[in-house]
Amino acid sequence: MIRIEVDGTGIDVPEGASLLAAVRAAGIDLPALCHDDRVSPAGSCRACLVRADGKIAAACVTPAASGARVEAASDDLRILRREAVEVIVSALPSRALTADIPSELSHVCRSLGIGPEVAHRAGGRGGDESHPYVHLDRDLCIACGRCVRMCAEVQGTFALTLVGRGADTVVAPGTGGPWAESDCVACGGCVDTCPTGAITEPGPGRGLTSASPAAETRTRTTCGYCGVGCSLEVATQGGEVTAVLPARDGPVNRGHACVKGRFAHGFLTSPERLTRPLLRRDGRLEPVGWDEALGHVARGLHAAVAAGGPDAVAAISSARATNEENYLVQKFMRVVIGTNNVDNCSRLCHSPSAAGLTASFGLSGGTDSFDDVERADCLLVVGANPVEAHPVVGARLLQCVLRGARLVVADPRAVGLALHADVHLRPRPGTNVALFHGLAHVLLAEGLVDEEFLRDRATGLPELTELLADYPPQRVADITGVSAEHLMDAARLYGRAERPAIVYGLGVTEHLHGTDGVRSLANLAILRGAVGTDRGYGVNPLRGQNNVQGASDMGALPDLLPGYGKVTDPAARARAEEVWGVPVRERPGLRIPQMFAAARAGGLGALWVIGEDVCATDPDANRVAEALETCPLTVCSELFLSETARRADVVLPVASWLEKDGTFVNFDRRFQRVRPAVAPPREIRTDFEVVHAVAAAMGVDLGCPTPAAALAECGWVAPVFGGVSHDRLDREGAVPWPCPDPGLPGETKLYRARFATADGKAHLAAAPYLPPGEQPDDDYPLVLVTGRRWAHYNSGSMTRRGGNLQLDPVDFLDMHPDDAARYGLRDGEQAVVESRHGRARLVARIGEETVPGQVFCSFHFPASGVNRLTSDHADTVTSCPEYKVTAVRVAAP
Ligand SMILES: Nc1nc2c(c(=O)[nH]1)N[C@H]1C(S)=C(S)[C@@H](COP(=O)(O)OP(=O)(O)OC[C@H]3O[C@@H](n4cnc5c(=O)[nH]c(N)nc54)[C@H](O)[C@@H]3O)O[C@H]1N2
Ligand SMILES: Nc1nc2c(c(=O)[nH]1)N[C@H]1C(S)=C(S)[C@@H](COP(=O)(O)OP(=O)(O)OC[C@H]3O[C@@H](n4cnc5c(=O)[nH]c(N)nc54)[C@H](O)[C@@H]3O)O[C@H]1N2
Ligand SMILES: [Mo]
Repeated sequence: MIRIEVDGTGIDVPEGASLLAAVRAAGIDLPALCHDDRVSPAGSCRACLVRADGKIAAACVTPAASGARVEAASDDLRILRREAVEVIVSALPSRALTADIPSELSHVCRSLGIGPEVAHRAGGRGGDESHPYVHLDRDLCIACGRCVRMCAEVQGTFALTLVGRGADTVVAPGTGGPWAESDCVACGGCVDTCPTGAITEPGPGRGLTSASPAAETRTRTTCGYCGVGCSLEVATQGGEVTAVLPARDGPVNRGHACVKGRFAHGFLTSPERLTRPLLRRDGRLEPVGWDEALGHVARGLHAAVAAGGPDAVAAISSARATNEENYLVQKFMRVVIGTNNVDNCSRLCHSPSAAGLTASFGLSGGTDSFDDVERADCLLVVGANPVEAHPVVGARLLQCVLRGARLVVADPRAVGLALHADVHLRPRPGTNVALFHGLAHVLLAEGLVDEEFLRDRATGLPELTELLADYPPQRVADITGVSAEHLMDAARLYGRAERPAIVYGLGVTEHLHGTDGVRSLANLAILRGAVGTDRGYGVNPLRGQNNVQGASDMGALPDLLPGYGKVTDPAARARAEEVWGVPVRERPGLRIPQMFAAARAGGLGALWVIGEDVCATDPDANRVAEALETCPLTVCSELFLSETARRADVVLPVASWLEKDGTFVNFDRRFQRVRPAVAPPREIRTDFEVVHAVAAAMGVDLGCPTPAAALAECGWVAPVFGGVSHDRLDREGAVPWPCPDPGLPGETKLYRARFATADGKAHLAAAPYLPPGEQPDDDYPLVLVTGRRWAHYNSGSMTRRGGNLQLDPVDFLDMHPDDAARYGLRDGEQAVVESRHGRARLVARIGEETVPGQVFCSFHFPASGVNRLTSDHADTVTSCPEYKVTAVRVAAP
């Protein structure tokens, strides 16, 4: 800290702080129209003039020097500032100050005594209303460039620029045409920073920003889309959401957001929202009251248990729902039904991460916090497309690279980050294990390993060394298609870095040998001693759903209790039994695919699907539908009549993340609060209430009546969460686990002292490369990879009901021009895709993001039928589906 004097008062500020920050820290409301703390200072508007050691200076661009004497409040300075702002305002039409936009400019003018009469430009420069979420009013633009800097320095999209000269300078998309056709990814950064209302969100949230004074109610919560865990401020009026704003002090997002969290809340009031329970009668779903629906479910569950025993009932819990809801679902299954048949969509996603990381290091989460990952000097991003799937993290990674970190991307496709990579490895889908062994081979061969770490803190080196002899670069090139030269370049970048970090996604896990992939990737960090030390930032899965980490942490898994105690471990069972007062079954329950198999075989009497559209998002969807149709009772808790709800016998309408109370755990293991910003429509209940109500209808009181009580109870079963509570989170914001003690902080970085394995060591794995489950042949000559697009979320049930649909209207099939020519497909036209399992209809998009022989599509529109194509091949260890490799053929319809 350094000390300076502001208007005679001493004030301490951090080294490197600007005078603006210092003056504001002294409690003085100094205007700064071209400044936003989130971006670099510009010093162009002159609204923040102060006197520093006798000289007039723009406070935003002047660093605070130790001992400086700053004058800010004197009348002459006020006059200088007013004149500067008057010059700016005189180039605007009067509505800049009279329109009811709560802009920063109106606030500054009020504080400086500038009235609307100063603004006398005629206007008429027009606007751009082509985009669903971002509207531009050119007359109100003061060319401060804040939006341009947000887009470049925070989001990294570089979509905006300033055009024109002098007083006619205005912001415009760099591509020249309408906003909707620009590179804008609707993160909302420009909307949030614009000080004048030139760039606004249309509708009731017009002009609201994270800095504008809140006339309406604001509720702080955590985003319910992906696992990044952005802190959001939800503005509401009259019980409706008017805008969702990024929280400036959000620990992960730091005042940033993405097109989903920021704008995709239209689903809340969609006319298609379920508003009443539905019950199937004579083949048709009909609205009924809650008592009737709950009575039917309770009788059906009793009947299933009576006929087939407790293991004839299964539940899929929701990674979209809160920790407390997931805790309650697994407790219901274990206590009321008496089975371990409970699972969550982690099965389809990062179950190989949980298994692989536990085997390598001892715990199932990522090894380091994202704040640390950002300090890496070399990033290895593998099978992840964070620019689209975790945009706020993608933006932070990109800024890291723009600041000089080296980047290796391993992805068959030219994903966003690959364009900035030092080396882009493009392995054939399904060949990761060989690729990682190739990298490890080079690390060993070139002595780029940490021998001391390997000696003291790791096991398995002899076995791995022997295996790696079979993976010289040339052989790896033959298997993966990655040249030996690229492989060596990548290994040297990772091997020579001082603080490397690995970040990875589903391109590693959703494979026949996904767990081997995770373990072979973890080998690299172990070889480098870059985990559990200060010499790197470990291995970090970009977990998918908002609360997939939490759903698993809470024990919504067939083999694991809350906190990852094994159901087969008597000590873990005893702890749960003591809290719950009933015996816990020792036998692990069914995994999701086993539930469907059991249902098809007639072995399941009831299946309760909570917040997962299994008929759209699970693989080999025709067979999933068959399972649901065979099962005597299927219950579905949903917001919408999803593909799954459509086939259920009872549909229970539930609340969404914006309507409920609880917590989520994000991808770097932070517990954060979820708070209701609005009440759900009248008859809708939360998943928490519904689980309690079903238990009550079966004559059981589940205890823990509130979400806060449920989390507290979970802490008794699972001591690793014992230090986390709603009260504490309300006080502190975010708390990472492990956190056994309410008086101590949680652990952001794991394994400093020892690994959590039985012997305290990191375990190298020596798994040989084995080919993927599907191979192309003459009938099915192409490899289909499926994954995500930026504007939609999984089944699309929420993002298809609002403006995002305008941004991305269909599931596209990306293909290389050579393949398009070979199979007679044209850009923008229908394509029929067939696999050995089913058929889908997509729209062809021809480009060079994919290489010849590979095609890529998303699965955000159930109607396109993408998961009828995918197979039931699954990770041999965890049953995670092989979504990333399907042999297909394509043709014009
Ligand atoms: N916009 C948006 N964001 C989302 C979601 C969404 O649906 N939409 N879903 C959320 C969820 S649930 C999840 S799990 C995450 C997923 O986030 P990601 O894991 O980033 O998502 P994907 O696009 O499925 O797959 C990542 C990449 O793996 C690559 N890949 C495929 N096969 C291989 C391979 O064999 N080797 C390598 N090295 N790479 C391969 C693909 O080309 C793809 O670019 O995103 C979350 N965020
Ligand atoms: N082809 C292909 N398929 C895939 C993947 C892939 O890469 N390729 N990825 C897989 C992955 S990683 C995942 S995670 C799955 C995701 O698949 P799903 O979990 O099925 O997808 P979502 O659309 O996120 O959510 C499911 C449903 O939950 C509902 N919902 C939202 N919030 C709540 C809530 O609070 N309570 C309840 N009860 N319901 C709620 C939504 O309306 C939606 O219908 O998809 C998998 N499917
Ligand atoms: Mo996921």
